[in-house]
Amino acid sequence: MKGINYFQPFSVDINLMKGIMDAPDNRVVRTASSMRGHYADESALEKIIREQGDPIHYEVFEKIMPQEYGHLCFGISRLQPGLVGEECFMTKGHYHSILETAEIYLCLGGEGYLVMKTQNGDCAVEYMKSGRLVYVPPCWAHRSVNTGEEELILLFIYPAEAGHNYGDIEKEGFPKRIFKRAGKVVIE
Ligand code: PAN
Ligand code: ZN
Repeated sequence: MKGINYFQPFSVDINLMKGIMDAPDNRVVRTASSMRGHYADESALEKIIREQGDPIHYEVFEKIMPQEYGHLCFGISRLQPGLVGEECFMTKGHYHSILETAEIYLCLGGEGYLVMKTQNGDCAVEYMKSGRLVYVPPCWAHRSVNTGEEELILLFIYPAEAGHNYGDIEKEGFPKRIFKRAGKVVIE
């Protein structure tokens, strides 16, 4: 159609086993020190940073898309297995800046949970394992948690205009945390 500025179709290759996207436009690396303020046991996190040289906690591989209505953002997150004290490794979590935007997560490898929260305090927890898809409805903050022994690899897709709001959930916190005690997953 005349007058439309057509965006060029493209493809990306994803190594599903390793959770790596070929030629991403952006690779976000979150190390343990970037997780200060998120775990219940702060001194256990400091010990990891001190003794393990601030190891990688999780990475996000993404294509940079125009941040406008109609486009989709997508990428891969790869969350390491491990514990901070008894609490399972997790991502920071966020609301979308445009709150009324949803997201789809498809688990490609590993196992864990998606923890979600609304501004009125409702909390939901969905189990993830390879082949399982979780729908995050509009207005729910979301965080992924690795409860397995392997890397948790997730494909995510969300509206490109959504944006990320980390500040509000950082102040509020998620109502539920996920621990591993004597090898058992405990959600409380
Ligand atoms: C994901 C997340 C990714 C990393 O792409 O951004 O899993 O988690 P944090 O952003 O909470 O550090 C997503 O939900 N995008 O909207
Ligand atoms: Zn999101």
